[in-house]
Amino acid sequence: MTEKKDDHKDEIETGEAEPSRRNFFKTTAAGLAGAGALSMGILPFGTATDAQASSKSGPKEHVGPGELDEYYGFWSGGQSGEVRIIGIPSGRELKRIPVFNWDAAYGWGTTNFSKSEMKGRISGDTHHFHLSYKDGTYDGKYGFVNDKSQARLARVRLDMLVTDKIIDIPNSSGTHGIFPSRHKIDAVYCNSEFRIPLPNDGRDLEDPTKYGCLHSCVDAESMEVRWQIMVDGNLDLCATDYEGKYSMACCYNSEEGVTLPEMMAKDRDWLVVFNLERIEAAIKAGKGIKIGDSDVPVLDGRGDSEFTLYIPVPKSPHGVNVDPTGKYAVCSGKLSPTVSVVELSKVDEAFAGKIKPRDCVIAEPEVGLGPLHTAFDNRGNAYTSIFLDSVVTKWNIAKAIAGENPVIEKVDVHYQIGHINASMSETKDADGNWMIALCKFSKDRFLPVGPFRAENEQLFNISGEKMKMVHEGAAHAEPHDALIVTRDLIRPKKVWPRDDKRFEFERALAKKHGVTLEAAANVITEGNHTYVYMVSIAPAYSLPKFNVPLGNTVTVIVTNMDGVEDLSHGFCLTQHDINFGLSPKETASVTFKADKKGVFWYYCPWFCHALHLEMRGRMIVS
Ligand code: CUK
Ligand code: CUA
Repeated sequence: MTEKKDDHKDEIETGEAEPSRRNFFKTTAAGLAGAGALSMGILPFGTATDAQASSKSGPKEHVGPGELDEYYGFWSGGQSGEVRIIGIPSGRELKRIPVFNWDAAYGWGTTNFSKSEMKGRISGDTHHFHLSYKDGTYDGKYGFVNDKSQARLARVRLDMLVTDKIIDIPNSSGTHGIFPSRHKIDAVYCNSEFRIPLPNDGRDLEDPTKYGCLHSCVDAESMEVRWQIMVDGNLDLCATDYEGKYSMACCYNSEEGVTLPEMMAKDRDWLVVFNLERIEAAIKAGKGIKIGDSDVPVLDGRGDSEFTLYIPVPKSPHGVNVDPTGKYAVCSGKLSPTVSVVELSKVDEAFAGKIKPRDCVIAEPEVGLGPLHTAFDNRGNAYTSIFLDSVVTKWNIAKAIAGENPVIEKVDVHYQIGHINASMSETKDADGNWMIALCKFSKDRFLPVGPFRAENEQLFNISGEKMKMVHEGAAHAEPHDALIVTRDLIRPKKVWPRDDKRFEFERALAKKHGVTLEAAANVITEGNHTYVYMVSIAPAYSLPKFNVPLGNTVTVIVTNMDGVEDLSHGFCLTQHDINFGLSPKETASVTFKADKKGVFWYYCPWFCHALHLEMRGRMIVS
């Protein structure tokens, strides 16, 4: 680890050679009255002390003031609709990335860019966040996250750690498990969990035997849905192999029931494995059909289809996780105390008809009541979250295959754990340092805060013989799933490149009006639409005032021309429900109706300067 200690200290290339924000304050603000108070809230930006970082007894557990974490944690935020970035092992919440949710700090859901992605919707349910891969490990380019509530998939850019694309998955309800290809940036596979009429246009309303579920393939670069395939049962969690041959999904409700007793009737459901080569070939050959309004080709993967392999596993399986060697997929029983170990090389034989699907299961150890998800270390061990027992079970894969009792240790978690993950667990570079337990109930662990209680996340050092809890933290609803990623793989920029594609809309508009975004102070009225261009440079906007005729549509385009790291401004227009942030060298715009006569101040909502409070102007509507 020592050689990595400086990886975030050096300046990351931004095309700028400007001073850090601290130096900015020292040099430009020092002369201002009261400037000393500005140092509040600005923490020293140090690096981890190397002596601790490379201790032989495992990873460094304590991160002191001014020290940096060794890992980025990426948390899906559940019903909050967001993604969070947590420093590991400190547990510091570093940022919330709004994805499907409206957010005032960054103006997500207010700016024209975010509105065009959100399309009028302001809620979501993010369960699974995964990063893009190259050769079995993270490449630092994208993150992908599902919205279970409105059947969407979103992409986060890791260079800026912002949402850049949201798409709807057609003919789907409850988009739940997702997983990207692990061999290269290629596809993201998405499971729909709820069976619906296909198409869901009013037909087959009361005939659940005609409902269906789809597994969808989304192109990771274009974010277009390439194909879909219909399956038996309900799809739940998703995984891919390391070679690009298979995607797979746990599949419960093989009964295809709509009530709870109907869905739980059978002792076995399936792990369904998708043969990507055969599917792609059939799509290429034009064998897909269209459903409803969607142009996406759909194949039939039900029954004895050549595209799918239904491997029987007990009972209502939930999580499916592929181990870091790429050899095994582990399915959790949920309603069975077992996990099923599927040997992926046998899947080839089963697709070839040489063995029965069930013969792919090579071990089925008992791990506890209500197994949900499994993480891995780099020593051949698996860690399964056990919901009903409120424990994590550590077990050895080789022992399970050999038919021995594989359980090494069980550790209590508080309480009712859902997801579990370990550092780099879903890559070939699993390092066996950290494990996070994301608990659904905190009960007595924290001060009560009303009937809705805090959620609880617990961090364990798993590098030694025993799992050791080192941190427990209350979390806002709901820390759903998490990734723990070594920090050298994530290299966010500190300043926007001015030619970024995110500003395409504003740039095209400015070009049409003959305006330079970077030096703008223009008000242009075309009929009943007024365009207002300005820049922000601490502590002022380039326009202290603009006039608008009552009833006009107004587009305000602001460019933050401060290129100093961490020097954000924003634009908050009083009485108009408009507020967004502007990070260094960012452009954003908002469009609204000037439907009230009067004087309306706009001001900068991000503390930027000794004269931050003075950073404002007037919109005059007459
Ligand atoms: S699912 Cu919730 S505990 Cu949505 Cu990842 Cu397993
Ligand atoms: Cu600009 Cu505060």
